[in-house]
Amino acid sequence: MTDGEDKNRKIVFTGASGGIGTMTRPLLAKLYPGLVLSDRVKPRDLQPGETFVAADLTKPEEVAAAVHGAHSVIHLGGHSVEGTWDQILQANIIGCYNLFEAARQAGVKRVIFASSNHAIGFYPRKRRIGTNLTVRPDSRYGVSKVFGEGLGSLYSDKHGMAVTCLRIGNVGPTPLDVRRLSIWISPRDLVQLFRIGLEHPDIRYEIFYGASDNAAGWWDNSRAQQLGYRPADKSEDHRAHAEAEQAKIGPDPVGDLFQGGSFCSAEFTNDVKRAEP
Ligand code: 15L
Repeated sequence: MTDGEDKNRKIVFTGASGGIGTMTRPLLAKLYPGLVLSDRVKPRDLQPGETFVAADLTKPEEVAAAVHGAHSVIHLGGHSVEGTWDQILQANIIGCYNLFEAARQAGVKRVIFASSNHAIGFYPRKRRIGTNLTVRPDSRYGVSKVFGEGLGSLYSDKHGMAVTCLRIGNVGPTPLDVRRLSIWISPRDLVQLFRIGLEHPDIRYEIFYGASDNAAGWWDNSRAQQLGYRPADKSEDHRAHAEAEQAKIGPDPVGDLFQGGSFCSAEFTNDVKRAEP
């Protein structure tokens, strides 16, 4: 998988204190000793030997200091659910721009951008989709992820950055409900995708789905597989747990039709028949 780049290259990991950061950091640390962690607040469980650089994504000078001298960036930082327009604008639009621009100025070669299933959340659950079709964001948050994918494409075409966008489903030890049986990814499978983005020689601009080997999945992830992705985990192993959790939640007549679930039903004023095709 490796492209023979310097193994001592500096890799910066934004959003290191968040949920996904906390779950994947220990696995990444084994693969990439010397990983530089960044976030607004220091991870509570910072290990001896781990480096941390505080940075607020809305402050270009702090982002520039965080990525200084980096070869690659894994960009997980930002607002990770739906929010007010101002929250999304600051953290995910301005913040994402600041990150790509600071990376360009620092000569960063590779960026992995944490996109989300909410970039395509309005596709109905009955459709299987790949990555070569129109986006259908389900929230302001989803639109911000489309923006990040667009920035990645721009910086790849215009500046030669190798950019990998991961449309992440839901990361955790187990799928949380029936919808997550289709979109779940284990931390170790996500790290496998990070690794492809950091190392594969053929990456120019890629969009992969961040999903494990889910029999109930909605996404064609063949490009990731072509570049070596071999998910180790399957959501079916956790079906009983997911169904038991689902029973506690109850139906969502709009959200249950669409891949994005409750992100679709929130603030929904359309007629489902118009939204669903
Ligand atoms: C996401 O993009 C969010 O970051 C995460 O918190 C979950 O809501 C996930 O999507 C999901 O769709 O389950």
